[in-house]
Amino acid sequence: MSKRNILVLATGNRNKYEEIVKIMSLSEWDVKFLKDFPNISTPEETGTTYEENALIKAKFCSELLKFPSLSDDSGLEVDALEGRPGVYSSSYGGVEGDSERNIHRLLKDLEGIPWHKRTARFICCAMFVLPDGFFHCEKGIVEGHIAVEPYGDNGFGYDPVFVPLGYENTYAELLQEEKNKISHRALAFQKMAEFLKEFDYENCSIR
Ligand code: ITT
Repeated sequence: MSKRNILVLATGNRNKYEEIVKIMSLSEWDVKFLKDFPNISTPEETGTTYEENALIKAKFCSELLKFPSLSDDSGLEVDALEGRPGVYSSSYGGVEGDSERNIHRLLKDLEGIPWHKRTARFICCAMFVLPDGFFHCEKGIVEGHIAVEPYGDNGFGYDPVFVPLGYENTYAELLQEEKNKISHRALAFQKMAEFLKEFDYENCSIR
């Protein structure tokens, strides 16, 4: 396999990695997980938007490893909380990446708020970056509601409390394949897969 066929997913989150690989079915790429490279972690996310943070992660990775890179920055925006936790979703409960705490705080903040006011959306920004600095972004948004308590064991993060619009179940109650068809990540990375199909790696342009 030649060097340019390697694509590194610039995420430290294995759940995201597994979802993205399944969504994209990247047959012509040798997809690597950042954790396959020893001693490399994701950089600090100092941006204030999903796009900025996604670019920071993918750029860091492609510059360092000299491979094309993909990243995902995502978050949950709750209307009753004026859009919080948003880009700070992974540390909302006070401890980075602690989903139980994040959910606990979210449900506490929404205590007493009726269903029709528990509207929220999951947003995903998918970013593709080449070592020369070229980048391309695709976005996916799924509207929904925040459940009153957690339901389901599948998925990760806020999945047990997010009910996508048109469904009666949380993301965590859906089968993995179902979530990977309709999620914010699915929408963003399906579009990215289409983009990459048309991408001319040799000349770095759309065919
Ligand atoms: P990387 O930055 O290493 O990719 P991360 O988990 O820190 O991994 P983000 O900075 O994008 O990712 O944080 C997004 C957070 O939003 C994530 O930690 C989850 O808590 C939540 N989240 C994103 N997508 C989700 C999904 O599909 N289901 C549930 N929660 C999700």
